[in-house]
Amino acid sequence: MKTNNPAAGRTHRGAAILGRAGLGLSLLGLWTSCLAMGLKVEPASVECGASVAAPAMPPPAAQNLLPDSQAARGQKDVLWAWLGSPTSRYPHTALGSPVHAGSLHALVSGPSGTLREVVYNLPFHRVFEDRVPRLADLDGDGRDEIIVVEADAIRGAALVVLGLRPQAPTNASRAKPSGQVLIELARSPHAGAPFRWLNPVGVADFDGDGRLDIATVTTPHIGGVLTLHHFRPPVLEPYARAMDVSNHRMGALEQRLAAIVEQPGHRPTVIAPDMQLRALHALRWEAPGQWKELAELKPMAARIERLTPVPDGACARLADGAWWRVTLTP
Ligand SMILES: [Ca+2]
Ligand SMILES: [Ca+2]
Repeated sequence: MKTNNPAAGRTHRGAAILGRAGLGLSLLGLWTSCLAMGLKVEPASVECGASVAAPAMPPPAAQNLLPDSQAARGQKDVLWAWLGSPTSRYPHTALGSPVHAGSLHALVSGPSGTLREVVYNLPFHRVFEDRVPRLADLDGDGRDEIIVVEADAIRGAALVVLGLRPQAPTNASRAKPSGQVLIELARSPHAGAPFRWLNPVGVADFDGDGRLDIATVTTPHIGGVLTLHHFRPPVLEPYARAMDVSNHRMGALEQRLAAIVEQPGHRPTVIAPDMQLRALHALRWEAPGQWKELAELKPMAARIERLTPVPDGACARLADGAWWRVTLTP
C-alpha cells in the first residue's frame, strides 16, 4: 500500500520506497511489528445474525426511478431522495448497466404541509453514475446533504454533495412563498477521464477535527485509491489517500464493499478489500497525518462480494456463498 498526505505536504516514509504498483504487500510486512490491533475473522450465519431491513419502498412520486436503484428516506428536510430520468447517454457498465440517472429528486414538505417534489436535472454531458443517494447532515445545521456520484463525459466521475436551499424570489413569484430548490454545495475532483469511476465508502470524522468527512475509493477496478475528503463548500477537498484498496467489482450492482468502524477513544477505521477483493485492510488516519494499517492484510477464503458494518467490524459475504464476521480487536 502506498500512502501520502497532500494536505500536510509530505509523504509517509513508506510511500518513498514504493515507486511502482505491486509492492503494497511488502510494505504491509514492514509494518507488522508495529501493529497493535488485529482483524479477527470467524465463520458466521447469514448476515452475521443481524436483522437487515428491506430496502425502503420508494414513494409513489418516484415514478421515474432509475431501474435497480434505491430511494433514500430522510428524517430532516429531505423526506425522500431518489435518482430518476433513466438514460443511456453515458454507456459505462461499471454498475452492470449502461443506463444511468439524468436527474435527482427530493420529496419535501411544502409551506402548507403538503408534499412537494424538487427536481435537479443534469446537463446532457453528465449523469448520476450511482444506485442510491446517501443522506447525511455533513455540517450539522439540521439539514441533510445528499451525496451522490456524478459522471462527466470528458472528465469521468466526481463525488457531489447537494442540498435544499430557499429559492431566490423572481418577479413572478415575489408575492408567493418561494419554496426550495436543490443546488450543488460541493464536489470532489473528477477521476480524470471518461469511464473512470469512484465508489463512496461513507461518512465519519476521520481526522478528528469535529467535522464530518467523506471517504471514497477512486477507480476501484484499475488501481483503487481510498481517499478522505473534507467538506468545504464549494469543494470536497481530498486530504489523505491510500492505494491497493477496492470497494467494487466491475459490472456488479453491489456498491457496499467497505465498512467504517467507530470505537470509543479512536478515530474511525476503514475496513475494505484489497484490489483483488481477496483480503481485507484495516486503515486509520492517525495524528498528525499518516495512515496506520491496524492489522496485517487478512486473506479471505473467496472473493469478497459484500461488506456491511456491524458493531466493532463488518459482515462479509463471499463469492462461495459463505458469511464471515470480521471484528477489529484491541
Ligand atoms: Ca447540513
Ligand atoms: Ca473531519
